[in-house]
Amino acid sequence: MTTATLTPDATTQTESWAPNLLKGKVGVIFGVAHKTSIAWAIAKALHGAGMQLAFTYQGERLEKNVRELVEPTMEGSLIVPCDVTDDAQVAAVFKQIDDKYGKLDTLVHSVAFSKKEELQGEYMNTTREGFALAHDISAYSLTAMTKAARPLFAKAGGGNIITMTYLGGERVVQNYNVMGVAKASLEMSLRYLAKDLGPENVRVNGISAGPIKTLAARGITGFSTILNKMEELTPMQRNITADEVAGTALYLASPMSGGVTGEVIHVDAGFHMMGF
Ligand code: 1JT
Repeated sequence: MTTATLTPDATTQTESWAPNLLKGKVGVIFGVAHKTSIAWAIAKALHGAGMQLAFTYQGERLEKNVRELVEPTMEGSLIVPCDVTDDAQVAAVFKQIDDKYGKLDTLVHSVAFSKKEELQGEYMNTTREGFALAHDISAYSLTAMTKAARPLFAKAGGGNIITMTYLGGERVVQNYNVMGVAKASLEMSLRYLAKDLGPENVRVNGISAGPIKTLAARGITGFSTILNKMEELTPMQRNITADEVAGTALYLASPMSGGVTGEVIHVDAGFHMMGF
């Protein structure tokens, strides 16, 4: 018997998982900030499957990051600014996608924010302003994007939406606090949206990822401790990778998941199903 490896196969290239699976399809990715972003891992997998992509970035500082990632490897991709709290900017993104591609098949929502000080200590210390901001950026944005994308999905004859969530949206996880409340709202939003858009052949699903050391997570006090704990507590005795999340995204964006909507798939090395 061979010995199981505790790390995923480092030679796996998500870019070549299914070279023609999504040929002729068009997708938009919200949430690339850095090479470690889950959104970037998803972009590579979708692009590798033949999908043409549009990217949004939040602010000038991140524009540079996104351009440096996208331009050398995904020539011809649309790159547009978007502050997701501004309906006019959200509308402008889809106007540009319409002008360039004339349709949309896949929307990836990988956007969240809360003040750093609200991701520690007691949930009760959440401010009214911090609560509203976290919900606006992390939860409402999915609904805003879906509204604006609807006519473009119609032009494609249907489509799919993928959003990112975390276990802290279904169970109390120390420190996740207001983000957990916002993720609960996001997960329920995804189900109502799936109901609304089902008749139009648009599927809406979520991926509940285990902790990953992304740029956003790096700012969190004690994040390394969380990663170490997961190695002990998950059935697979390890953390997950962004590429593993991307694999599930590829499935959700493809006809292989044709009957799946309103679903949240856990990509967390099995952690969510464990008891004490
Ligand atoms: C945000 C951040 C949303 C980090 C996030 C997030 N969703 C998951 N993570 C990672 C995480 C964070 C904590 C945690 C477990 C996972 C940072 C920027 C704002 C949005 O605690 C157990 C705190």
